[in-house]
Amino acid sequence: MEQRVLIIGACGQIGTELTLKLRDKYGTSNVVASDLKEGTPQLMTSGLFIKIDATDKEQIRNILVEFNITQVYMMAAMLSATAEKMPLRAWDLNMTALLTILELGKEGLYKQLFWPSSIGAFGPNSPHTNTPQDTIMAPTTVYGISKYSGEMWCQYYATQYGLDVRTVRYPGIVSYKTKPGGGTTDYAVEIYFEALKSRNYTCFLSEETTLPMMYMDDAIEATLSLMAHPKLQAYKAYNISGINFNPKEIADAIKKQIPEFKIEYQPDFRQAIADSWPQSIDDSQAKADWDWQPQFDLEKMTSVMLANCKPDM
Ligand code: AKB
Repeated sequence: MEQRVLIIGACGQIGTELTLKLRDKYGTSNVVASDLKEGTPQLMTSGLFIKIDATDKEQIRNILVEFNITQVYMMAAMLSATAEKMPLRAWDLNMTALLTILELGKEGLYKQLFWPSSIGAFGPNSPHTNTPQDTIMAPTTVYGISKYSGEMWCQYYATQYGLDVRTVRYPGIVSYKTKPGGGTTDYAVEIYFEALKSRNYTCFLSEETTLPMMYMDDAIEATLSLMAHPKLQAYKAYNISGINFNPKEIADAIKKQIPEFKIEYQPDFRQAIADSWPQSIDDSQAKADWDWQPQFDLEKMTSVMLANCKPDM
């Protein structure tokens, strides 16, 4: 089927690479990128961009109708660390953006929606290692509460209105084209830029804080293959797992290529967020339902990051 795609939140860390990949896949004229702020030069010059507010229902409705959109990726959200600083704004943005696009889907204005959840949807009482697909959630961060509630809203629209909504629980995503902003896992991107720039990094998490992470290419592949999968039995926010590591392990991987690299640890408020999240998650259900398989390990990701990060970005 020919798709006409709208990405809302196209200029963020994941949105940028998703947009570029979707333009390759479906053709530039079939992909509309949108965000509140402009993105990287590559994103802005490689296709159509419309400035929008992810909570403005009428503006989004007009775009869906004008471009005859079939598929929407709702990527606009406030991440975990920023959300703890402005809880009500985070709740408002994260939930209004989702409910706006769900309502427009209920009206039949597009056919398929991707909405990302996160490992942040788990909480301190979830099993910490190999966290199952279906288990106790009870997130304790504002971001996590919005992600877990979002999963339940997606399920509601899927079962009550037959909307085709698809979701993965992203781990921390590592990439070099666009830096993440406001997340707890951002250290795993900053560390590469700083290793190249100053050979030094002060980490805001302690050295033994293991979290589930993933290289961007695997995250994009997971997203596109889930969206392309013909039929899923029921809505599910799928666990997807890539590489589990802590700051010491990533620093050691960098030292293999930059022996003079030094890391210090000064945990701040983000430590408590990280401590409430899993250290590894079980993605056997995703693997069984839609043949998902990650390609990057820590060594391969480190080589790609050190070869491509532009230290002045
Ligand atoms: C964050 O750190 O807030 C995000 C996430 C894990 O969802 N990267």
